[in-house]
Amino acid sequence: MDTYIISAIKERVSDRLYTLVGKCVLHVPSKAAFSLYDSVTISNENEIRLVGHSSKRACSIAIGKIAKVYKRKAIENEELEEVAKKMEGKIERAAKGLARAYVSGAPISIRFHSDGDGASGALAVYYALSALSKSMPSVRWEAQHSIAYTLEAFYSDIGFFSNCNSAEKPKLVIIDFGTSPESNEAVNEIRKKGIDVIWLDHHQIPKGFSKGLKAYINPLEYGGESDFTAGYLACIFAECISGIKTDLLKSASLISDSSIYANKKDADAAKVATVLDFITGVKKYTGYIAGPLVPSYFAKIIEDKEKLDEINAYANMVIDDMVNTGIKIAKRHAGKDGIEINVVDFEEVGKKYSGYVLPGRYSSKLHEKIEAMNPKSVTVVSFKNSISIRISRGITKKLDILKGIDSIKAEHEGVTGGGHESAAGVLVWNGNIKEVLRELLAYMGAKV
Ligand SMILES: [Mn+2]
Repeated sequence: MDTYIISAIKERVSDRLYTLVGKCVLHVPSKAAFSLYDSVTISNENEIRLVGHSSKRACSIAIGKIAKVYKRKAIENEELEEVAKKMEGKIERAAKGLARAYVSGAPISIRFHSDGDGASGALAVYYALSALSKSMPSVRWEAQHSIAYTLEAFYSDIGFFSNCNSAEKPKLVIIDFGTSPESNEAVNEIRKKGIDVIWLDHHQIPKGFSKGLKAYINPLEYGGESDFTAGYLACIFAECISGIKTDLLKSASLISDSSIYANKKDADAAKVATVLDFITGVKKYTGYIAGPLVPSYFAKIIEDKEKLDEINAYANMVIDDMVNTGIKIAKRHAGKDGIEINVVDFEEVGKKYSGYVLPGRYSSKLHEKIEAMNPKSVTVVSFKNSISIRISRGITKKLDILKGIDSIKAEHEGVTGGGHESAAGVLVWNGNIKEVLRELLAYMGAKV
């Protein structure tokens, strides 16, 4: 009879859930009290029978037999490969840590940005963990709409971690969000309490942000750009966990975040990108959303060809209609050096389809179309207190939008914002959005 070692004990309302490691991983509920590292067998009635007491070391070896870690595979694109090469030690160590925690039954909280990039990364990690062991009662998935990892989220994670006693330490995994000063309080608590966090992101890093976080991985710290995308990074990470292939999701994440490395001709990946973006961004199309925003549901949809095509067609119809309306109603201004500036009030295009597409994503889609007509274009979308700006890559040398935003921030109290040289955003908290917009346009050389 096969023997197993108890590697985790989760307290539940009326019983305990034991994780057993041996020739495979088992999750067995029982009302009886066993201890960590007890050596046990399973009866035909799925009951745990005590054999003796094993050791922490033997348990660690059993975990290691299932949580084998795979070497990173080389990437064809040289620029991506160069950055990935520099991160690979860290990625492989983090993958090993997560695989071991997962196999042991330790609590794992995985938080990912609720968009196509974040969702494709989370989905890759989901597939990787499933390949190690199908059922995952110790993993909690949370789609995040905010840009920050908040104190509230932190305390919720601590609570989730606290009702389980496990051979490996609990893990917090953050994908594609949270790198921002708004996360500082929670990050300080992570450092203070010594929480194990694996953080895969590609957003601009505030000074000192990653200090003391062993598995904070961001291509920007390795000579890379945001175009690497967090989803792509999470796919590499996932491949190291269990050797799965994630080519489709890699490509989808690059397309979804409009990366310069995106292969726009990859129609299958474009479909996945659009659909993941749709189901994570939509709010009111309950007819299309029949499940929670977790990877098992994403997997169900993208593996159902009919459903995938149906949502893809609908999402594209909405995008096309909104983009065409935007082009029709855009106010056009001539800026400096022959630049064309297109300004759209999102209220005008969005009222028909509340929820999808969100304004930031919409400005990227609208800009794609405008740019195809004029490669020296700027697209500005305003919505309530926010202004979203997209700038064609060919003119970012002439138009330093981040400098413009900084000077407006310096002049106005209650204005925040930033971003990249080709995609930036401004938030106006003092009610003067019209004035801020006028100053932004004047900075670009428009006569307003
Ligand atoms: Mn992203």
